[in-house]
Parts: sequence; structure tokens; C-alpha cells
Amino acid sequence: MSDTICAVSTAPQTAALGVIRISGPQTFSILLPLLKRKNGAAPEAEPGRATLCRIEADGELYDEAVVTFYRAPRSYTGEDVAELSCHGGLYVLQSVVRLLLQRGCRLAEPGEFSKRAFLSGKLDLIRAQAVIDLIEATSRAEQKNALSQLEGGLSRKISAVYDRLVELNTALLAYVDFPEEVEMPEEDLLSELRALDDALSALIAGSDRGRLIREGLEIVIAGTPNAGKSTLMNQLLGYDRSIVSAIPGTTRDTVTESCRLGGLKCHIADTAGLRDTDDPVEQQGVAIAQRRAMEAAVVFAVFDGSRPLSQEDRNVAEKFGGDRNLAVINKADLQQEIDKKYIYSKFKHIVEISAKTGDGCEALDQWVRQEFTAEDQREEGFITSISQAQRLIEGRRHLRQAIDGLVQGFTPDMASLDLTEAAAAVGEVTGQTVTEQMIDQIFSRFCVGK
Ligand SMILES: Nc1nc2c(ncn2[C@@H]2O[C@H](COP(=O)(O)OP(=O)(O)OP(=O)(O)O)[C@@H](O)[C@H]2O)c(=O)[nH]1
Ligand SMILES: [Mg+2]
Repeated sequence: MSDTICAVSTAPQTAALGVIRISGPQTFSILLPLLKRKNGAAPEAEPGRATLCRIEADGELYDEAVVTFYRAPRSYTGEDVAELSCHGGLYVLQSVVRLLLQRGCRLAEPGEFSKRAFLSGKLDLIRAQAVIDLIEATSRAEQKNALSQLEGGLSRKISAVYDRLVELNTALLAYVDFPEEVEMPEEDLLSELRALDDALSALIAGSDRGRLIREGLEIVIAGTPNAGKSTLMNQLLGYDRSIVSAIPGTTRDTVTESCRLGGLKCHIADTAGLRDTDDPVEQQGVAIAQRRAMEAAVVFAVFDGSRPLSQEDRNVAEKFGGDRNLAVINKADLQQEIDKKYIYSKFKHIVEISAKTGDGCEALDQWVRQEFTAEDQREEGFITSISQAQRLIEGRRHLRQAIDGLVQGFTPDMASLDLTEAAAAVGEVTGQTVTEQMIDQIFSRFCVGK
């Protein structure tokens, strides 16, 4: 990795500032001749200090920029690095980049700065993923999870599993190679392997939560016509997205929108009111509503509190009752006629609100927080990438094969093969055992300049 790369690290749009990043062994030799302080002197390339400089070449002024130098290995990439905070005009930035290219830099590929950080041991793959997650975060839960992962606790946990797998495998191999001299530590070995199985299982279980944080929670608002589903949708979004009217059967197509509830990204679908109807168009809407609600992670089942329960309301309660979904008794601002006891007998979670006035609606936010994010206090964060979770599952499968083999009295060299596979799979998650192709694939998902 001998060349020196540069790129604009900020978004390609006009802004007050734009940052150009340079990394590589020639960072200083390329950049310093182009920089002058206000008094005409060359800047001292003192690491970590920001210096206001003019960028000049051949008597031409390109920009005034605040330049920060970092010396290898104490930089993001582990190489010599400089960051130029230029004026954020696209033309200005491009002209400075062009100048740097003329003087010997190469334009960085997407993610190349982070890839260099990985290759120099500054960033493992979990934390690289966390950098992507942080940049792409659209909710507090995502932001928090990515920052927790950047702290490195999750990486350390997974690395520890990998290291222990390798150690135990080495012990096992010693026994295979020198059965007379080395004692087979059978019981200890088994209990250690089972502890690793538990550790992997905890990480895998956490990845479901990680995925939820990254991908968001699918919520479907369902209920009979006129219960106030569209009013609730609009109330949650904070603007009028769905048509509301006093005519039952208003919503037909499913209306979907994303918002945040309880700090979590949520995808909410407002659906057609569930009832028997002769109208063929409405029938289609009802069929779609039913299907969406059955597939959703969570249903908000809305009931009109101001009228007695109809048979159709009872069907909704039968279908979506239980402990997973939330019953929303709506229109709390009106005289209540609904049989609340019945609703409380069918659902574990119930809120009473007025979607129209907004009264009580914070309870939905709290419910999502309590059900889906309260546990997220796990300090090290959760794995969010599906492929990383799959590698852990793969690792656990091999580990379990090794355990089964040892329990059933197969020869230890079989178990050792399984442990080798298990370690390889787990090591791929942090990057301890990855191929070059995998590395390229991972870092190409980054944007240019990162
Ligand atoms: N007083 C009162 N009226 C409400 C409340 N929520 C909804 N409404 C009224 O109830 C009627 C139906 O509301 P919608 O939100 O369109 O009901 P919906 O469940 O989407 O109905 P469909 O789309 O026909 O299935 C409208 O006239 C709303 O203004 C509420 O909390 N209080
Ligand atoms: Mg509606």
C-alpha cells in the first residue's frame, strides 16, 4: 500500500465547508509545498494541530483552508493523514483535488480510507460496519447501537470467542499429535466448548435486535371501518398523510410511511377497515389489509371506544389479540360505550387514546420503547449485519458438531476439524480470518472519502 490517496470526504453539494482527506506515505511531501501560512511561512506539520493555510501552486491561489495533520500510526487509517477543511464549493473542492492528483495523489475508491484503517489494524470489521451504520443511522436506536459498537466491546467479545476456539483447538491438536504425552482434558474441554456455544448463542440472539434496530419495526394499523385508523396514522406522523372521513370504508389502498416511535425506526401501514362488503374494490383493500396485518411484526388493533363492539370488532380482537400486539381503544374524548372488559380479556397490552386530539398518544411511543428498545442497554451493542449473524450461526453449527463428536466418542481429530471451521467462521466476523475478496466487498459499501 504505497500510494497516497485523496478524496472529498463531505457530501457532494455546496456547503459552508468541505473536507478533503489525504492518506499515505507521501501525504506530507505532496501537501507541504502547496501550503503557506498567512505570514508566508510554511506550516509546521505538527500532528493534531489545525493551521489556517493558503493552498497555492505556481503562483495561483486555490483556497484558504484549515489543515490538520496526523502522523502514522496515530491516525484514522494508521498512515500519515491530512485533512483540509476547505470552503465547501464544489468547484473549489474539485480544483484542490485536481491539484493533489497532479502532484502525485490517487483518487480514493469508496471506503478506501476505512479499508486502510482495517488493514493497519485500526478498525475491525464489526467497527467498520458500525461506521457504515452510524453514517446511515436514521433513528436514535441506530445511532446508539453504532456508537456502542464503535467503542469496541462487541468486537472484543467476538474476538475472545475466536481466540478461545483457537486455543482449545490447539490443545486438542496437541493431544491428537502426541496422545502418549498430552492428557486429553475431556471434561474441561467440553464445558469450555459449551460455554463458547452459550456465548455465540447470546451474540446470535442479539443480532435479531440489531436487525430490528437497523431495518425498523413493521407496524400495521388494523381495525373496523371508522375506528380512527387513519386519524391515528396521521397523529403518529405529525401530518395528514391518510384521508380521514366520517364515511366508513374511506381507506382502501394501504398507506405506508416511516416514522420514529420509542427511538426506533418504524414503518407504519394504515389499512382498509376490516368488514364484509359487496364493493369489489373495498373487498380487495380488506384482503390486502388482512394479509399485511398477519405478516406484520406488530399490529395496532384500533377500536372505536364510543360505540359498542360489533361482531366485526370482535373478529379483529380474536384475530390480533394476545401478547404481541397492542389494542388501541380510540375516541377517548367521546362518551365511552365499548365493552372494555372484553378488550382487556383479549389483549395483554392496551392503550386508551384520542387519535383526534392526541391525548394519550405518547403511550404508543412508550409501549414501543418498553417492548422493543428498553433492553437495548446492552453496552457493547448488537450485530446488525445479516451476513455477520450468519457467520456466527455457521460457527456455532461447527462448534456443536465438535461437541457432539466428542460426547459420542469420535476421534478428537474430527472435533479438531470442526473447531477449525468454527474459528474460521467466527473470525470472519471481526476480520481475524477474512479473504481479500470479502474485504473489498465490505469496504466498497462505504461512500467515497470514508
Ligand atoms: N371524536 C373523535 N373522533 C375521531 C377520533 N379518531 C377518529 N375520529 C373520527 O372518526 C372518523 C373516522 O376516522 P378515520 O381515521 O377516517 O377512520 P378509519 O379507521 O381510517 O376508517 P376507514 O378508513 O373507513 O377504515 C372521522 O370522522 C374522524 O374524525 C377521535 O379520537 N375522537
Ligand atoms: Mg382510514
